[in-house]
Amino acid sequence: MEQCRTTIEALRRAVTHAPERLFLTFEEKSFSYAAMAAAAARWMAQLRNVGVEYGDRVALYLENTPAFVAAYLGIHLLGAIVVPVNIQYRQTELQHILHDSEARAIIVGDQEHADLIHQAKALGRIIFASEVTLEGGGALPDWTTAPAPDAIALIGYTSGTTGRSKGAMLTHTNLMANSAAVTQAWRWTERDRLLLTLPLFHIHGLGVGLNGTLFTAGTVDLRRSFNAADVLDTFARGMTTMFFGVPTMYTRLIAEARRRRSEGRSVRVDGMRLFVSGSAPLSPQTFAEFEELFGHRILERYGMTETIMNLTNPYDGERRPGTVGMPFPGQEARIIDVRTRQPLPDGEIGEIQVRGPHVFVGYWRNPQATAEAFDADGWFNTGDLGWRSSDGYFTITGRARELIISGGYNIYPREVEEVLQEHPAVAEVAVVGSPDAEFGEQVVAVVVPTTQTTDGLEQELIDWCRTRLASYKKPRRIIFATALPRNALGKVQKHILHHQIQSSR
Ligand code: MLC
Ligand code: AMP
Repeated sequence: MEQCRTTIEALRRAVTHAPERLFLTFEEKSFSYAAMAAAAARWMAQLRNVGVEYGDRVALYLENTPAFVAAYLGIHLLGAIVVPVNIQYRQTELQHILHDSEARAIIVGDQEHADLIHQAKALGRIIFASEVTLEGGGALPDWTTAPAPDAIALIGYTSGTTGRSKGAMLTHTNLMANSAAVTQAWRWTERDRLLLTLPLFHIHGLGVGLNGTLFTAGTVDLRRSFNAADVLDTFARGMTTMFFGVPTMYTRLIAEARRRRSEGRSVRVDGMRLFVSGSAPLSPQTFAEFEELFGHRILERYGMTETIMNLTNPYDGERRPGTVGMPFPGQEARIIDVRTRQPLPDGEIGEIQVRGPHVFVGYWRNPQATAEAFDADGWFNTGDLGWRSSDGYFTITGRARELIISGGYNIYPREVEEVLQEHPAVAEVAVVGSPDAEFGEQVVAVVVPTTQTTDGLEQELIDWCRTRLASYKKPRRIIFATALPRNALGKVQKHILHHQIQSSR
């Protein structure tokens, strides 16, 4: 099989070898590779009509639908750059991402989302997904505008330590090198049918799920969102071979399977050959419960927006719970001392660094952040802490940066703090993560109020966040305090807050 260096080469390969093979199913619709390529060609024409050119950024503010896939490929056919935007993002995130990326066009699904884009005062042209028909076949692309392998394919905005997210630039080579590694490691072929309930606007759904399907010319059964009962019903039909999810999805599948068993109903996963978990730590307990109920050992892997997939438990060897395995083929990973930046021996905890063709080329218009992210030998500092066993398995133990991961979504405390700080009743605020059975971690804000009474203030502050940020970033709890614990330099001592929160439960 010839190597593909761009998503468009992968699409072209699939269309040339197997035009009628099933690429995507969604609700009542299905698309062959040829049909999707024709739809992508129409998207390309539409984008060109509104003035989008090679190298321009096009934001995709769309939920999971076939239009997302057609537009994604249409943007690439034109050699333009995809900027996926979480549809839960509100004013604060939208304003930053759309202005920072200077998106030339923004593709939306409905009027409500168009209104949010207007409110964010974005300069790009709004295009409704319904403006381009996906049906009816039609002419295939002429491939003449296809991007170069080293062209930027995607800018993935990732939560920033400063409170403003940074755009990680991934080239087509990055995407396809990672897809080659992932598909090889997981024995993914054109015979696979992936059930994809993850959102396409993040790297897990897009970089692993969609690109892997395209790379193998396999089939993806795309869903608008995750629903445990639907997923189990789908497994029972026996057509699906793979499922990728975040740990919260697995705990919900376990709960749903138990409910069914207790009602005397069967839980069947006959056609399934692989369950993958990532984006957040999978607890050994979830791993064991899933194995007991479903008879499968979940394969846990570790990735990031900047690098797509880094480490994976083996397909054939031991899938060791609590670990994220070893580097994918063609990639490297190591542990370094956080202070001296020198490699550490096995068994010692330090920062995880990775290197290889999958690693992004830098942050969009942010040379300083790019310089800080890499060392002189080209190793990327992941900001995650962990250790390596003598037989090569990596375990993640924590994070060098402040980050809350809730249900696989990343939340930077600083971003929530900045929004809360703007409320007139907030004198001081610190946001931390607290353990949560369903989402892994939950957002908790400790607030020093300006007012004497705090009646009704907790809900008011939660609603304040909900209208300005993605709803999953809002605090689940607000604790009022008379002061924040600070060190001699005036920095908030978050470890003390963690203890206080635990004891206040
Ligand atoms: C939804 N809600 C959450 C939440 N998801 N709150 C905290 N954490 C979450 N993860 C809240 C909503 O804000 C809303 O609140 C309410 O729950 C209902 O929303 P919903 O959309 O109906 O929720 P649900 O469908 O239950 O979503 C749960 C989920 C979802 C687990 C299916 O969170 C999800 O799809 N997570 C996957 C995220 C992902 O793809 N991450 C990968 C990033 S890439 P209200 O109050 O408004 O009603 C990456 C790299 C790598 O990390 O390695 O993969
Ligand atoms: P994002 O910035 O959204 O791409 O999220 C990447 C972060 O998710 C990583 O830096 C890790 O902190 C975390 N992550 C991804 N996979 C895992 C995993 N299997 N276990 C623990 N953390 C993970």
